[in-house]
Amino acid sequence: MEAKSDKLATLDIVLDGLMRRYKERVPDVGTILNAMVSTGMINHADEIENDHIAFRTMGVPQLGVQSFEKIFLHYGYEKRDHYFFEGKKLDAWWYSPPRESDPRIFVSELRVNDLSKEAQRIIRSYTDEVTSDPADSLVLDNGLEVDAFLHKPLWRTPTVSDYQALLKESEYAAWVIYNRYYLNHFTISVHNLPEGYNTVADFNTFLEKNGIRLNTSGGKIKESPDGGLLQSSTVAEMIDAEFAGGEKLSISGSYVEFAERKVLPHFKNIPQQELHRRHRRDGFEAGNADKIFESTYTTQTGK
Ligand code: OOG
Ligand code: NI
Repeated sequence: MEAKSDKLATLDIVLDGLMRRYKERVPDVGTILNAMVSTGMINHADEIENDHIAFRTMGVPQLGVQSFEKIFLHYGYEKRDHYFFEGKKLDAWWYSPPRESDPRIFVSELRVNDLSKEAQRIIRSYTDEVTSDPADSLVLDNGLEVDAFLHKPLWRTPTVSDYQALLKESEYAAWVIYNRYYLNHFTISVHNLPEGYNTVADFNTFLEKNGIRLNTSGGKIKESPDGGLLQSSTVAEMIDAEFAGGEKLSISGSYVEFAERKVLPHFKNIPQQELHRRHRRDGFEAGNADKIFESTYTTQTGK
């Protein structure tokens, strides 16, 4: 029992570190949380249910999902479904958390071998600096060490020309070469919010009233074919990135997502106050995800 609670305490340190830096990088987070408090939707930002968090990785042998997942599997996350995004050349998996109060995790990986020879050469010139799987030498029970790892450069600072060359072929590749394991987004669960805000449609209206720009790829609301999972997301905020040699460029950072999970048909008669996560549509949806990835793409950020 003790070993288990130690792991969960470490997980708390890691999750807190991710959220703290993410809030600093993405001012929309504070804008949204403050607006939720001032409309009386919640009393305090801590009350928000974090549906899931997401990370992006480079699919090379010593990195990628096989390396990244070791961290969260150690804390009790379980690997679930796989998703494939042919056009974007990505694979992804989701992980269910050890506690109902923890976020799910969505981790994607660029299929580097599917890119052009030139893009592969650029990517490997960076990732080859990592000669062995860094997760293998991490002390996973040391939360502060893992927190530092998730926010430290894995490879040298990219050049603007490499970044721009990657951007032409894979916006995802360009994002990862600069942003690495920074939290890509966290996700506000809307279904337990008060009436008037507890659907993605209503929440989007609230967001737009507060000046938040939404991803319009495939429409502002992405809905799974079974109707159980509805999602929307902001357009990523731009960051003033410093590249090799001190060159500066404004590039896509991270964004915020919103999710509404409907009660499964089987549990329709359970009273509202007795509903738990297990009674609602779980997992992800490839068709929704495909469009949500574009929250950091120039087709959205440049609108
Ligand atoms: C992830 C996009 C997919 C979801 O919830 O389906 C996603 C990303 O942009 O890295 O977040
Ligand atoms: Ni997401």
